[in-house]
Amino acid sequence: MGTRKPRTSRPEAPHGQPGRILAHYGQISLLQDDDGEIYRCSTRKNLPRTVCGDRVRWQASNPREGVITGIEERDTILLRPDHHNQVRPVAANMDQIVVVIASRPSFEYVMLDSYLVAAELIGARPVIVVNKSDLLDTESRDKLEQRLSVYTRIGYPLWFISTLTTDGLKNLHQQLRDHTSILVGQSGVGKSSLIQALLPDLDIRIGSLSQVTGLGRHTTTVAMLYHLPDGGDLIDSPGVRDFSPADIAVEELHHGFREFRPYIGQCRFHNCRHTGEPGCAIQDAARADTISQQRLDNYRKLVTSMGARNPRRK
Ligand SMILES: Nc1nc2c(ncn2[C@@H]2O[C@H](COP(=O)(O)OP(=O)(O)OP(=O)(O)O)[C@@H](O)[C@H]2O)c(=O)[nH]1
Ligand SMILES: [Mg+2]
Ligand SMILES: [Zn+2]
Repeated sequence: MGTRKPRTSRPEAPHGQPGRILAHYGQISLLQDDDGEIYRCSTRKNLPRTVCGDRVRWQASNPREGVITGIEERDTILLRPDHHNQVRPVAANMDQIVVVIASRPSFEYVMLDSYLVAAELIGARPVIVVNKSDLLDTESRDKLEQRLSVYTRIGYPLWFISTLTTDGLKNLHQQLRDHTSILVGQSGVGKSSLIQALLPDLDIRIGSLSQVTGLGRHTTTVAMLYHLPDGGDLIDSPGVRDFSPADIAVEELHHGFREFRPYIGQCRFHNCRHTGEPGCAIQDAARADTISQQRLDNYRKLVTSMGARNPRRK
């Protein structure tokens, strides 16, 4: 007990052996090697901090402990501004961003759009999940489906699910298979419950919905990567009260609204921000109902909030 056989079958590369970061806490990273073993690792001083989902090189030091010696280039990284308006990485290397919303707590469409923009601009596929469908009667479900149809029309996968009744889980599971996906969204919408439902062996602490505020208790504190039983990874992330895309220039924002793209460059002014300028092709498209006025309004809200904010990198 407590001893590890020296690795003879797989000699270490000059910069160490490959590993995956499952979670990052303060100075410590939880790392998994190719055999599925988990190690507590520190990171060499000259390196940036690791983030959940990172592919790294590392060297074992003590049993169950090691040192990260290199971080491989990230395919994607999701950033968000923290409370001090500094840019923080949430997770890396996911190819799908699953925005979880629920009938309770109620959600803001502008926040949903913010996540979709972030996904579009980092090159991950956005997926929308409406959890707690068990709380919706037929009429309110119809209403919500109607309101969300703008997203299916522009090609976003949308799933109604209930982690409680398992309704809709099979379809979602199919969507997640063989991808690395991250669950994002407000606190209390049921992200951790969804992980639990898809990986029933896991024991994750699930917060109880506060009757008083209608908001979920803040349970998840760091992003954590899980392996799906039939292929693919799923990252749970801490809930937020608010999300705005970080590290994005206002001039870039319109590219994050995928249905705007055919009109970009068609406005009278080459630097049109689509915020009421004359001859705006996007405004015209909204008037003609080819794009949704609500999405354009949310785009404008984001332009305004970005003007008021200038996050610094941490
Ligand atoms: N009615 C109903 N309640 C649900 C469902 N899924 C989750 N809940 C409840 O919603 C509350 C919040 O669930 P969590 O899974 O902790 O939510 P979370 O999104 O992980 O929250 P944070 O970790 O704070 O971001 C818990 O009380 C769950 O029991 C569902 O499908 N139906
Ligand atoms: Mg959680
Ligand atoms: Zn314009």
